[in-house]
Amino acid sequence: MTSTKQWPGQVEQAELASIAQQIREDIVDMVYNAKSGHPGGSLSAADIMTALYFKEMRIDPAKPDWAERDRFVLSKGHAAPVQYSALARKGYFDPAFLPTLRQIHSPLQGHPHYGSVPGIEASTGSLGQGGGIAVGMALAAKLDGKDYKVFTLWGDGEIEEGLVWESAMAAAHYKLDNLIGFVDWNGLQIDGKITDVMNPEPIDAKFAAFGWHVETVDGHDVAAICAAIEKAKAVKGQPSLILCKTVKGKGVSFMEGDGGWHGKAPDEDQWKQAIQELGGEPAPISADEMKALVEKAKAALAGDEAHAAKAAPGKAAPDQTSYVIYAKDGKPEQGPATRESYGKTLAELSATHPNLVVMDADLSKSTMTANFKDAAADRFFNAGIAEANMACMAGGLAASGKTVYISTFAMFAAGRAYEQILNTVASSGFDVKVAASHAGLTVGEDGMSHQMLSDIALMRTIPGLQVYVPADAAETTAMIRYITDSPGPAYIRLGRAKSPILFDDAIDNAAYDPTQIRTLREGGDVTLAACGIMAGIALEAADLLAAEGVQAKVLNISCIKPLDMETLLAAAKETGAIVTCEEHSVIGGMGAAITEALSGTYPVPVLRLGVNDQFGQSGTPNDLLKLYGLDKEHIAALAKDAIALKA
Ligand SMILES: Cc1ncc(C[n+]2csc(CCOP(=O)(O)OP(=O)(O)O)c2C)c(N)n1
Repeated sequence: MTSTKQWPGQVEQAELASIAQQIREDIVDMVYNAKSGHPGGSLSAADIMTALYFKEMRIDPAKPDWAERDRFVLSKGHAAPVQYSALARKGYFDPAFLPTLRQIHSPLQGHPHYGSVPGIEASTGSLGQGGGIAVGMALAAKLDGKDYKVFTLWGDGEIEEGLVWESAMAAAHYKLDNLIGFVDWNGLQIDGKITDVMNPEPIDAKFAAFGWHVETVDGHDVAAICAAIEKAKAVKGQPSLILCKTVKGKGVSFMEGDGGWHGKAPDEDQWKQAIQELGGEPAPISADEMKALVEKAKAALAGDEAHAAKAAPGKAAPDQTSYVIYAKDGKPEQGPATRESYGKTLAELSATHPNLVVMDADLSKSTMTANFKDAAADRFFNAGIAEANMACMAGGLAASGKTVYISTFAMFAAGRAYEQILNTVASSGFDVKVAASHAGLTVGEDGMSHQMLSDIALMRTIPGLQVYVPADAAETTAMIRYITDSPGPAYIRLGRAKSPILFDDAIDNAAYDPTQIRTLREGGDVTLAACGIMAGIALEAADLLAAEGVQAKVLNISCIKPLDMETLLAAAKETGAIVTCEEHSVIGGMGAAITEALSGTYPVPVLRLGVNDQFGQSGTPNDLLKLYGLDKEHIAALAKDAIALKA
């Protein structure tokens, strides 16, 4: 480390330039030791970060979770070194840990990771997502009547992302005068000049046209940046953008204006020269010293329980008093669609859960979140037709303590916003529930473009994300109640079509735990494991089989992740053969999850009924189910095949 000087609080204007210089030294040192990273765009942002962290933000490094603090989201997450240095120099953690950037086991990941370092408010690195997160945080401040400000920093190449403009639109629409954005206007991205690659100019006029107050400043003049922030803080009724004219690589002669230094580490000679140019003394760190530093950093930062909990939230399951079968006997009757009871339940919960926020992407009458809007309009936010930004906004709201449901069709939730659910929501363990309706073939006439057949596969690969599929309206109600009170991210697959009535209202009680598999019918010859609308069809198939003397056990798999292994294994052992039934691709879905789980524990024949690697098409729900073979006859035939495969 070249210097361990610290500035604990706000400093005088005169000192700010030397702080920025120290931050630049840190950046070069970090990237040199890591042998990789992003010096160019970190150096260009050093003065902006200095103005924010050392003059303008209401923060206290001793209380990183202080409710009244201003928030900062580094949307251009590759500039992590500049944020780590600012945090360390401000006093959030020991600057001696900075050179551990990007080392294995170091909390200082290559891009900021929520919960791993005090003061990091959001995981970023996937460009375009910080704006939506900041919008969510600013909305939460308004909801809670708090006066904190939210700041975010975009790159000028980053603003080519459509998501940025979705968030810009949302910020203006919701009149977020507590949101101040910056663009690091250094003119370069990876492939060249921004004007050559994909010209986003005129940036100022574009933001102004989106309804923002815009100031343009010299991004290396800390006093000018501070003055622009002060002006922006006084703006009422609209968000502000401070467009900062900067030089990529600023402060290091051979990096300035050279796009080649976007993502490259200096060699030893270059490092020494750069540190000396910045007024420091190069101090090498040996491999042993680095190892020891990583251990220390890990212990010091992971020791912060609040932050460790943020990175890996626990799930508070209600007490499970007994194993209860709630299923109705006999042939299923048609009942409401699962989305209908979802909307009704949300509306009921609005009265008892003041922290609950619901979002939609222009489909509230179809997803039924309109019920919640009618009950609690102030806690309903429409993101517009901007699903990816909706997921980011939900992340920002959840980071500010809200429990958030987001709804749209499954195609646009799991499909369009997959990566935002992964990067912004799940990786931070945020309390965001993605309730995706209109899943599967039973969307019907809307056809292929709206028939999501791979959402279970996509969602169950995301670490920590629970994946639920209710079978009927009563189970949906119970499930939504349970999930609302269980912190952490979840995906809930809902349907458009009427669903069979399998459960009576008794399912909605304190003992209900959707992570447990429910046995709908006992039988010892074969297991039919079904989810969603297929559970009722599996019961009908069991009737067909019984008429031929085959006794089928029918399981309702309402939680695909985590799987209730105890019940699954018991069924595999008892019946020795399984047929899985789902309104989803056979690739990667519930059947695949069961096959994977049993292959390592108790392998038995598992035959999977679903859509066989095909696209959907238009038709009535019933015609489509028949066309793709999702019917009782096919289930019964597969059951006999599975029995024949028993060893
Ligand atoms: C969604 C996404 N696409 C691509 C990348 C890879 N990437 C990282 S930095 C970068 C260029 C960013 O340019 P700019 O926003 O101008 O940043 P700066 O020059 O200020 O560092 C790209 C394409 C990414 N991180 N996220």
